[in-house]
Amino acid sequence: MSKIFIISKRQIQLFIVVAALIILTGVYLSWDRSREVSGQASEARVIQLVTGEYKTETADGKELEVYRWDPGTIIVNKGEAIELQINGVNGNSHPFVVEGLGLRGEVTKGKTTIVRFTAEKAGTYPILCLTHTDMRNSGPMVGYIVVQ
Ligand SMILES: [Cu+2]
Repeated sequence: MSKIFIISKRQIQLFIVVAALIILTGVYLSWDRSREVSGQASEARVIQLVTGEYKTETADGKELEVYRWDPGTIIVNKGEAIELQINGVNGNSHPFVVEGLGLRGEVTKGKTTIVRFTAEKAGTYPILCLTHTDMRNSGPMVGYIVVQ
């Protein structure tokens, strides 16, 4: 005994509509995912820094102390959105400026200072602590933002 299937024109149309809906749903979902990924890519790149300290004692008992940004040099791309998260570890207070980028702020012990910027011009921009400026003032506490 054999079975004969009769497929009507209407069933073929229904099948095409269902197949098209499945394909469109798949395309939409993958497009939606790729949009999320590119959304993440356009957010600022986070770079973490800490305030560090070198401390030692000379042979005659004199204490030497120098504060530093760590890492001392960060490299970013021109036009790239950057978020610096500077964590205060050593030293109570570090008021700072970044010459050429118009940035200023203060990093205090146990807190995170957030600085956002997008550099439009290539160059090297010093991060200067206004308290620890040179060896006599427990510095130089200077770091560099290199924009390439
Ligand atoms: Cu400082």
